[in-house]
Amino acid sequence: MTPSPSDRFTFGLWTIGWTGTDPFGTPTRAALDPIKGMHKLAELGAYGVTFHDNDLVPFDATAQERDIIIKNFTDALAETGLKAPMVTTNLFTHPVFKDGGFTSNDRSVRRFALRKVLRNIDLAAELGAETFVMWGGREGSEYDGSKDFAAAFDRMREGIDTAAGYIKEKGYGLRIAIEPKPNEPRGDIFLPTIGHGLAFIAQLEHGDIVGLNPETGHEQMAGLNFTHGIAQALWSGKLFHIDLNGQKSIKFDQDLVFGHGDLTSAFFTVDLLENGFPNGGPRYEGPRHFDYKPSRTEGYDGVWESAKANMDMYLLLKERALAFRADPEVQEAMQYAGITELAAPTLAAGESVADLLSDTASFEDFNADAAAERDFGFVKLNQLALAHLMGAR
Ligand code: GLT
Ligand code: MN
Ligand code: MN
Repeated sequence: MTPSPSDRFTFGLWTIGWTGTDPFGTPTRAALDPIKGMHKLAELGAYGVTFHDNDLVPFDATAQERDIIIKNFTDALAETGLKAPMVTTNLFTHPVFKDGGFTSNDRSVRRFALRKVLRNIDLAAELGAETFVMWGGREGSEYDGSKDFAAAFDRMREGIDTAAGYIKEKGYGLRIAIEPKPNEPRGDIFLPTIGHGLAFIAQLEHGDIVGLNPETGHEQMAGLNFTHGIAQALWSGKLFHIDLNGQKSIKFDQDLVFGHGDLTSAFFTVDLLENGFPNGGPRYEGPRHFDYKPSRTEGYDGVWESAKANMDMYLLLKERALAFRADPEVQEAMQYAGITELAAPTLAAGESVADLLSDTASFEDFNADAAAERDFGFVKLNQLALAHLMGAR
């Protein structure tokens, strides 16, 4: 499995650059020079890098320092051939954001956060990024009594609409992607799941350029099915970007290598991304972005091994998913299961409610007991999927 830029694999600079700090321990690895990291990723066959403003430019850098750092980064993009298709803003590390950025109870913090985001949108556009991610990790609370929730949603809407309006006004080719997460670092985070995100976007003035950046582990932290979630985002035209990683059940955000958590779920995620819906429909065409943390037990060899492992897992699963769909026995099992039948509209073309009401075959003469005799063979179909996943077919 040799990854190449045409696979469109991307990595956050904060992923390979994570030094292993956690709430219980100090770093286990020395800091990584982002430029060195970029060269290594290019060597491994990645397509691009993504970053927070402060992954590159320190929070307190002067304007002059910022210009130099950005120039060096742009030069490294040119040298390595890497793209920067997604940019995001750090509104969570500095203590000023302890109660959030867009939804802090402190208005001066909200104004600062908005300025930080607008400045970063200019940079994203300058670098030719397509997606601007907004992960509101500090937007939330520990105590339900500490916030006026309606006001918080108003402020969240104000922040995102202001950013989206700015993108339009400037004519930038950017779209915003909100990243849901249920908790951590806040006790409870606003817009905790894909579903909450979709409902929120429907309330925006500039919702046409706002979609989602779902992360595998974040939905799984909430006990939800990631593939179902991204399917609904895709169906809604809102899967703008994706964070692939691994998570083992409902617990802290593990950010494991993609496929190193729930492997069966990862198989069906790749099946959806690579093969699309069985009866056709919208496809995800964006980068395959890994947002993981190389375990803090590893040195830099292990960091690069784990970066490679993400791409390997994806390519292995892609190969398995293609074989699954191409298998005639699978196609037969899918047919038997009624998967094609589900694509047929329940009402016939041009059929009215009145027509349905007068169709006695649909109700008065419908034999529910006879229809209940049908089985669907879902277990057989799933067994075929798992046999393909295990390389047994
Ligand atoms: C942070 C978080 C990720 C988000 C990043 C974007 S930052 O590491 O855990 O899930 O994607 O801000
Ligand atoms: Mn995560
Ligand atoms: Mn993420």
